[in-house]
Parts: sequence; structure tokens; C-alpha cells
Amino acid sequence: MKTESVVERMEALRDYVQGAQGYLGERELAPAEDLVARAGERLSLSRGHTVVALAGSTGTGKSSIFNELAGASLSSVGVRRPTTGETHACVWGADDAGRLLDWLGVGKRHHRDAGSLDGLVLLDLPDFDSVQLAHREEADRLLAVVDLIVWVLHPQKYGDKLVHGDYLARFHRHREITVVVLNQADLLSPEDLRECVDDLRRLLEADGLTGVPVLTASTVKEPGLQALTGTLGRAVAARQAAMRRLEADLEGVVSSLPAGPAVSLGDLPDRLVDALAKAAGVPVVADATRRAYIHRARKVTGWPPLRWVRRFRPDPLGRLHLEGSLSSATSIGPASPAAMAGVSLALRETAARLGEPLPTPWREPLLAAVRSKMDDLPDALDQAVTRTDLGVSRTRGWWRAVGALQWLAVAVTLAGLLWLAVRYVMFALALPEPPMPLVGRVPLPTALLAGGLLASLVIAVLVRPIVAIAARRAGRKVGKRLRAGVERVGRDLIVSPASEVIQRYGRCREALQRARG
Ligand SMILES: Nc1nc2c(ncn2[C@@H]2O[C@H](COP(=O)(O)OP(=O)(O)OP(=O)(O)O)[C@@H](O)[C@H]2O)c(=O)[nH]1
Ligand SMILES: [Mg+2]
Repeated sequence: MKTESVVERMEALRDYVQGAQGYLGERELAPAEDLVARAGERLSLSRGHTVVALAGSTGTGKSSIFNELAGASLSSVGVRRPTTGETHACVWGADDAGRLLDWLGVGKRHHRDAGSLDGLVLLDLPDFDSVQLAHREEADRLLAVVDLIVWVLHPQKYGDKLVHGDYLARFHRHREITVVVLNQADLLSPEDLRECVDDLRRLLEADGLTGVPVLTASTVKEPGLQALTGTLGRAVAARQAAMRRLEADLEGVVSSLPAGPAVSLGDLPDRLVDALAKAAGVPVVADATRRAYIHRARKVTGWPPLRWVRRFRPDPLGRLHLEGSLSSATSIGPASPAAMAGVSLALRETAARLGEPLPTPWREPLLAAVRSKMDDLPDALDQAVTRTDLGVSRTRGWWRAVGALQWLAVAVTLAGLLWLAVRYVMFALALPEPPMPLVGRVPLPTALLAGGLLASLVIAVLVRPIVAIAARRAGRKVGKRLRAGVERVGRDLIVSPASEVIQRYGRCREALQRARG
């Protein structure tokens, strides 16, 4: 096995935990955090020792095996069940496992001189399925951290559902660090023993523990503990059980972490921009711009005598206080509750759409990010609208040209009128009147008067649709410009917080891939 790779994968898991912190829930991260911490502690304490636990139900012979291997009666073997309540430890070789045993929290310590088991730290656990809660807790605590587990089973109880369902099957990822011992083999005839072992293998297969070593043992007669001693000796010499344990735990943690595909953030969806634009009053301003264009164009191109009437009509844009008011807020008014509800809905939809490829636990932080600056949106949108150049303050050249034509028509009308007036006065005073020039059969002054009026009318009628078309274009242009501003706001306040989450997710995803090995 590659020790380095386990260490590297563990580091990747640490990167994952760090990356996901603040994004994923504590519950989600706790197993990974715990494992990273435990791995660091275990490896820093001792890679030279192999911590082996003797685990099993009461009376299977754990303490007897412990004593037999140690060559002394260290842990009491009793008739009263359960016997062992406190874990005993025995260290083979140099007596330097103090810190490791402190970390394991084992108080009863013994020591044996080196031999084939040099480096072994053997633990005699209380019965794991005990009637005593304290026994169960102690056994569980140690089973979660030891490097190698020897399950000691009894010929009459090896098939116990609880033992398999609650324990062996739960440790199926730990195949590499599992040894099963059928103890008290002396109680069975050789044929029965063979049958028993075959049956046990089948049960273990069902537990997901295919291929784990199944040994037979007896602390009083044949076959003795040779098989177990040999297996322990090899494990201790390889000094890899600790790594294997961590690797198995790593597999478990990593497979429970949420994985998903690579995700990249697209642009703002149109529906969201629509909702933001509505909240920002873009349609209102665009329409006001269109009407202001018409209003202003008519002020210049309209029939001069009527123009002053327009002066008294309010300018559609003036009412919105939009032009030149870079600092002050507009009077479009706060976005209506309906518009803000529309934004809120669109935000949720956006988060749902962006989050769809993400694993479930990442969707929550994404939604939170998308909505994080929601309170700043109204102001930012208002400013985006205020800053946009509406482009209707300029008087167009063609308006002036039309205006001049109108004045000309008025001048002609007035000339005709004046002429007629003079003739009327002369007629009243019975003064001799000069002959009247004719246009066709119409007297010239009448023609001037009627022609001028008609020209005004024709100009007005012809210009009207042109102004309307130009106004619509101006409105559309402003609408587009406003929408671009709104989109910038959306990118700043919605997309960029969301992209932080997506980036985090990407980093964690990559770390998780490394942790998977
Ligand atoms: N025949 C036979 N009896 C055994 C063997 N090993 C242990 N015993 C007996 O089984 C009984 C229980 O042994 P212990 O070693 O106390 O069992 P334990 O697993 O430590 O039990 P707890 O501490 O209660 O969990 C004792 O009476 C032992 O003498 C064996 O290999 N063969
Ligand atoms: Mg015991």
C-alpha cells in the first residue's frame, strides 16, 4: 500500500473541509473534520505501533486470548458475565507508547519485551454488545480508532444477528484491517468446526467482509493461538495497519460527501433581467422618454401660435426628475411590492437553475448568495437608471428646420391677413382700392392666408408620424441602455456572490477528487 497516497488523500480531505467551511453545514462536515483531526493525531503519535483490539460478545474468550498472548494473567477471566469492564492494554517492545495510550484513553497498561510482536499494542475490550451501557460505549469508542480489529466469536454464538448486523457489517469498509477468530474451537469436533467455519464465511460474505481472514483458535487446547499470532506478527511487521485503518475511514467519509459535476456560471437569465428592469422602472422611464421626445419635438415643430400652450404642459421626464440629477434619487418611486416580489421570485428561480447541477447541500449556500445583496438592489437599480443618459435633452436639427418652415407659413398667413385688413379699412373709409392681384380666381391675400394656414396644417400632419417613429426609437434606445445598466447591477450584486459559491464548490470538488485517490 502507498502510505504517501493516504497522507496526500488525507491532506486533500483537509482542503475540502477548509474550502467547504462556512458553506456546508457543521453536520455535513463533522465526519470529515473528525477524521482529518484523528488522522493527524494518530500519525503524529506513532507510525511504529499497531493498535489491535480484541472485540466480541461476553464470554467469547477475549481476555483469555489477551492473557495467553501476553503470557501472564493480566486481565481477569471470569465466570460472572460480563467480566471485563475496563480496557486493558499490553505493549510489546520498547515501552514508548505512553502518548499513544493516553490518546486512546486506556488506563490499564502492561508491557512485554520485544519478540515477534514488537510494536504491537493489544487491547482487551469490554464486550461490545454488553448489557452494560458503559461497556458498549467503551468498546465503540475504541473500535472507531484502533488500527486492526480482531473479532473474537464463539462456536455457539458466531451467527448472532446483532453481532453481524450491528457490528461486522458496519465495518465492511474495514476489510483490510479485520481478522475474525472463531475461539473455543476445542468445543467442536473437527467436522463440526469445518462446517462452522464455512457457515461463518458465508455470513461474513453477506456482511460485505468477503476475503477477511477467518482463523480458528483455542486458549486451552489445539489449535492454540498460532494462526492468530502469525497474523498479528505479519500485521505488526508491516506497520501499515494504522494507514489501512485511516484509508478505510477515508473511503467511508469520502463516499458520503456530496459529489457533483464541474459547474460554470453562465450569464444572467433573461427572466431575472426582466424582473430587475421592471423593479428599476425601465419600462416607465423608456415610455416617459418616448413621450418626452414627442413633447419636446412638438414644442419646436408645432404650429407657432399653439406652441405656448405646450409650455404649460408638464414634461413627462421632468416629472421623474431624471435628467441631470446624478446625485439625488429619482422619483420613479420605490419599486412596487409586486415588482420586488417578482425580483425575489426570479432570484429563487435563478438560484434553482444555477444550483441544479450542484449536489443538494451546496444549493442552500448558493441561494443565500444569490439573495445576499437583495436589500442593496433597489438603491443600486435606482442609481443605474439615474446614471443612464436618456439622450433627449438635445434639440434635433430637423426639428428646427421644421420649426422654421412653420414660422414661414405663419409669416405668409400674417401677410395675407394684414393685406386683407388694410383693404377692409380702405373699403370702410371709401378710399379708392388698387386692383387686386389674383391667383387663379382667388385674390392673392386670401390665397396667402389660406395657403399659410394650409401649409401649417400639412406640415403638422406630415411631421406627426415622423416624430412618433423617432420617439419610439429614442424610447427603445433608452430602454436598451437602461437594461444594460440593470444587467451590470445584476452581475455585481447577484452573479458575483453566486460565483464565489461556485468557485468554492469547484475547489472542494477538486479536493474531493484528490481525496478519492
Ligand atoms: N473451552 C474453552 N474455554 C475458553 C476458551 N477461551 C476462554 N474460555 C473460557 O470462556 C470463559 C470466558 O472467557 P473470558 O476470556 O473471560 O471471555 P471475555 O471474552 O473476556 O468475556 P468478557 O470480558 O465478559 O467480555 C472463561 O470461563 C474462559 O475460561 C477456549 O479456548 N476454550
Ligand atoms: Mg474479558
